[in-house]
Parts: sequence; structure tokens; C-alpha cells
Amino acid sequence: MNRRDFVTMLSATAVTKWASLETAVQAAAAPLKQLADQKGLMFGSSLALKYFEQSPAYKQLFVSQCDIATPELQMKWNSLSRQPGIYDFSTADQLVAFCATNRIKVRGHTLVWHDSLPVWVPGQLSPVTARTVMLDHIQKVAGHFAGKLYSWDVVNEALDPGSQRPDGLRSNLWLQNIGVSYIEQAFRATAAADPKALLVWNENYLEVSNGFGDAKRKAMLNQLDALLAKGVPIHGVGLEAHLRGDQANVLGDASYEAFLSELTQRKMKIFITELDIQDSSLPADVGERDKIVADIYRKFLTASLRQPAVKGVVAWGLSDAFSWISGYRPRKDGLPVRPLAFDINCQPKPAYFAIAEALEAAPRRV
Ligand code: 9MR
Repeated sequence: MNRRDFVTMLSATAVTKWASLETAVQAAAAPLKQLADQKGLMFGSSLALKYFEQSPAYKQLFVSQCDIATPELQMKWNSLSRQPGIYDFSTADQLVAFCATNRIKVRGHTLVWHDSLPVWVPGQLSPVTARTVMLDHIQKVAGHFAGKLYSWDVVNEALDPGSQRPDGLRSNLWLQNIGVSYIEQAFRATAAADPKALLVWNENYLEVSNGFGDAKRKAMLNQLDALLAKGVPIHGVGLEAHLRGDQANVLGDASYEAFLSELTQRKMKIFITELDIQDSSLPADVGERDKIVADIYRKFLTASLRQPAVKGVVAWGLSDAFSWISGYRPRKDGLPVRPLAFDINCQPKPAYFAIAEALEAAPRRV
């Protein structure tokens, strides 16, 4: 009997009064980090320590499943600095210490973004000051954590076809005040502040094979060509992969795999950085919904992991109890969302088994 059948049998048993049932189900669910490690991959999740106070079971689940983590909020500019030039690293330091204790690598997230800025930042930006404000921030933050992080998301979501620019860049505050060179400057400054961290451009919607995604892919490859030609230290691309349950037909297809090959040819390490699946517009029936979500996890990850340049998978949360989607993309019928691998009781869902199967099918990294 394979693992999935064994767990289905345990879950289906009517004798739910057995105190050991939940433990048995969890025990049969091999840690995803272990399945990943067998293939030379990493598996992890976004992390916020406050959830562990609400649920000790979640803490246990997190530590058992993850060998890499991304702070969900704690390293964003508005979390670190409420007043100009004054930084409080205490919460982020706690997170880094927790990860060190539990042998979990940390992905720094994120240095230069248009979102999650403290209110004081936009007020200080002008074509004269913006460069100094950005570089000071990078020096302070990347300098503070130097040597302790696996990687940095140096720029985040810097592409947006909606900005209607021929280069596909997002017309954000940094571009408007510094110009397109803000990206190159950000990477060079991060490399100087933390020479050990892997430097990543983290981006959304690159994984979607439609007109919008195609435009982003083209812009991404053009940007990489220009940066690499100038010797800019950029080592990887992060694909957020906030996927939608109603987009199965445009996920994990041949053109997506062709895009991953293009990144590979440019010697990029590739990371799936914020994986989850919005079930907001899927049928209400939980069995039906869970199956659609699981099928997308399997299809998308199987396609992603076939490419050896993909080094790891980070989910944007592990348990449905703690997902940004319940606040940002709730269901119209008011039912709880089910976007992640484990349910609100930290029990594995079909999505877990789909992720496990994709990891087991992945070629071993050398
Ligand atoms: O999940 C995060 C949510 O709790 C925050 O309110 C929000 C703004 O900081 O950011 C969310 O995480 C985002 C990530 O940092 C970047 N990519 C999109 C993620 C989901 O919105």
C-alpha cells in the first residue's frame, strides 16, 4: 500500500476517537523537506513566528516540513523602520535565530519593492535623494544580516506590462526617481553589503502562460541579458507562483518549461518562492475543490522540477489556518479558503500528496 492510500485509509476510518489517529496520519506524511533533500532540493514556507503562539501544532509542522523559510513581513521596509533612518531588527533577528536553531535557511525578503514601504519613504524620494535613500537602506539591512542569509530578494515585482513601457518595467517610485539603473545599483549594493548571499530578482506572474505572463517573460529575459552583459551580480530568479485554481490550462505547460530553459541558459538558479493556489472561485464542495487544487500543484511542480536549475520550492504558508488569501482573496460564499498543503488542523490534504509526488518524480540534482 503506498503512502497516499495508507493515509486515505486512516482518514476514512470511522474510529476517529482514537487519540493516535492524527498522529498516525501525520507520521505517514513524510516531511516534504526530506523528500526534497533526497533530490538535492529544498522545501520551505513563508514564516511568521506569531502564528506559533496561536498554534504549537503549526510550529511542530513547520519545523518538521521546512529547511528553508522566507519571512512573510519581518524584513520588509515598513516592518524594520517606522521613522527615517531608525531601524529595529529585533523581530527579524528572532526569526533568523529560530531558523538557525532549527537548521532552516532564510531567504531575505525584500530590499527594493514598491509595496510595504514605511510612510516616511515616499515623502523623502526625489530625483536628488532617492538613490541615497535606497542605497542606505540596502547597506543597513543587508549589512545587518550579512553572512546569515541564504539569499536576498533584492528587487521584488519590478516588472509590470500594465505600466505600458517598452522595457516592461514597473513604473514605481524607484524607477521614477532614479531611472532604470536602480535595479543594477540595488544588486551591486547588496553584493557589497553581503557577499555571501545569493542575489535574486523575485517576480510575480512569470509562471502564467497567457498574454500578460508572456510579456513579463520577454521583459525578464531582456533585463537579464542587459544586466549580465554589464557583469551585474544577479544569481537567481524567484517565481512567486501565487497560482489561481481557475487557471489550470495556463500553468505548467510547454511554454512555461521553455521559459525555465531560457533562464537556465542564462545560468540563473530558479526558485519557486511563494507557492499557493487561490481557490476563491472554485466549487464550494471541499472534495472537488481540494482535487482541483492538488492537480494544479502536481502539474505545476512536476513541470517546474523537471528543470535542474530549479533549486527549491517555498510555499506561502503551510496550513490553511494561516494564509494571506483568507484576507486578500476570500471566497464570495464566505467558506474558508483551502490554498495550502495542510488543513487548519495541520493535517495533510490532497495538495500535500500532490507536492510529495512531484518531489518524488523530480530528477536528482547533482
Ligand atoms: O502575505 C503577505 C501579507 O501578509 C502582507 O500584508 C503583504 C504586504 O506586505 O505581503 C504579502 O506577501 C506578499 C509578498 O511579500 C510579495 N509577493 C506577494 C505576496 C502576497 O501578497
